[in-house]
Amino acid sequence: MSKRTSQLLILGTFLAAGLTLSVACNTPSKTTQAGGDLGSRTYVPVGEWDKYYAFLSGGQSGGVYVYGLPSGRLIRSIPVYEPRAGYGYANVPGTESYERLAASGPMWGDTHHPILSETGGDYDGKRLWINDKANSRIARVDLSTFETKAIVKIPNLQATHGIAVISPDTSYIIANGEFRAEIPAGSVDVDSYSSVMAFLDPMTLETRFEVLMPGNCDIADSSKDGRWAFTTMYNLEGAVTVEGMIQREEDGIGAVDIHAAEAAMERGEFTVIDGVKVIDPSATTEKVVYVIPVPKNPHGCDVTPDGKYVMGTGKLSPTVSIIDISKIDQVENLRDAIAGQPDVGLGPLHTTFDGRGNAYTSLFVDSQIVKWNIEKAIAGDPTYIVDRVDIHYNVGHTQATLAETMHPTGEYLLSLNKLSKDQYLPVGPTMPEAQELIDISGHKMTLLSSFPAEPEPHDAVFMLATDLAPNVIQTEEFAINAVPEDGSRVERVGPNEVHVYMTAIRSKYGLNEFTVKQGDKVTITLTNIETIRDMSHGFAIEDYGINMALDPGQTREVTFIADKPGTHWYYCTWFCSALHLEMRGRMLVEAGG
Ligand code: RUQ
Ligand code: CUA
Ligand code: CA
Repeated sequence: MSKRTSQLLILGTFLAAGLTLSVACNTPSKTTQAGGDLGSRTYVPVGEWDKYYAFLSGGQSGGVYVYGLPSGRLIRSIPVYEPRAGYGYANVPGTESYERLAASGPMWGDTHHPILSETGGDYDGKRLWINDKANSRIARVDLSTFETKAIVKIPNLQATHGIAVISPDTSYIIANGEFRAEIPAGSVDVDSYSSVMAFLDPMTLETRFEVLMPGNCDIADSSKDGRWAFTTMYNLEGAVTVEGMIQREEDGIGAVDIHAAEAAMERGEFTVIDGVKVIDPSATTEKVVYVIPVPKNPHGCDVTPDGKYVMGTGKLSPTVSIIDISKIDQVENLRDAIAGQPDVGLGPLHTTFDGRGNAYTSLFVDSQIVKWNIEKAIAGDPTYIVDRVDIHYNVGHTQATLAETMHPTGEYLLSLNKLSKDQYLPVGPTMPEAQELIDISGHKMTLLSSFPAEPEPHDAVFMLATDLAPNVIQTEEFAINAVPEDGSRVERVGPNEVHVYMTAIRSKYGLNEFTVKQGDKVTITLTNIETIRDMSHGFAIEDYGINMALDPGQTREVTFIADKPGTHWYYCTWFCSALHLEMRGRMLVEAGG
């Protein structure tokens, strides 16, 4: 057995066992950082804003968490695939957000990778997309309101995992189907299995085309010139069992030539499957897919800010493979596109950048972030490792500020740790995930602080507050169906159908009461006619399972059957004023119908 193979086997065991290695105890950790004045480096005085927005995915919580950095303050969460009564999001049948989510699939999701819209290779502060691995969906969030605006299920694809914006101008969103499955859907024939990379319209999320991929697709990124879409592949074996997926010593980084794929589309080299144009790369005139061989089951796929290299991060190999993007379509043997393959440590998962020529790789097994110099590693200079910092514990993703853009700020790095174990007050057998903030502005890294998160952030992206805060709207524009100040009324629109129009403003609804008959189909259109930021109102009806939340200026609608006779108070669910408790009225449902 070669040294490398035995190393890999040990690694495999480590990856499985790494989670159970450390002690669980109910005493504080011994890992406290040397104090100094670290506190002041993350302290944000009352009334001042953080320098960065941080968008963390929510895993099986189905949404996105928005934190401020460096403080680590949770500012809000954005519900995407899960109902959230607090924001009146998808929690009541008959409301727009509910109907949109329900039409796309189940009322929960598994979000891993938030990505941000770009113009000219930098964040433009307009939109965010987030995957749902469990139900093969993707969603778009509008950053002017921090609200989910579109959700679609992607055809022919199982387990939307890696997603990426095609730089520099968001020409597509790509979505990787991680699980190989039959195409078209509906059979159990393993021979018809394939993985898929889908190219989506960024706004409508409609699939413009798909490319069948050898092996499977995992994590995604793009080159900075719009030419290449990249993915890691850990199952070139095409296996359906763990044992099978680690058979070979090599897997790959897949590179899809977007221009060649578009040309194939124009030549009609596609098959329509489930309404989508699907390219089989073995049947195109021009080469569309390149697979660069890299060691065993790679995971992270990250393009350097200068667009020169794509890094495949080892997982079962202690290395990062540095691929020279300019060589992919130039070399005879794709191994010659690999510029370097430095050893970085055990269980490397993801790599991020500071824009000063350094890479930072998360080491799941070693529980470390390792900083290394890219050009030194390529040159074979043995001093390429710059620094290592211990994290707590078992880091998955790591992301440095603006590292996905062409202009990283190289200021902070977040270590998104899978386990916190002894780091926080015990709250039961399951502990929160630990996010650790590291200052990377100097030669050495400094671990600054740690904050817990609800289950369970996978990845994060950051935006400078100065790039986003000005784009956030203060109040909603009154919509076409907005109820004007004097427009509150009840209209019977059919023998069993009533439409109620109402306004809300501190501290009164436009109607103190309205009467319907038992069995009526009732539609309530409600407008919050406030014109200043943060004056939200809510609208809940007792025993009817209804709650809506309305931003200032916003109109929302709900339709339901008034099946329970009697008096049902409706009331405001946002504490809006001193008379908030009095902000209520009665729905009177006359028995019998
Ligand atoms: S994966 S720990 Cu879903 Cu982002 Cu790498
Ligand atoms: Cu309106 Cu409380
Ligand atoms: Ca493999």
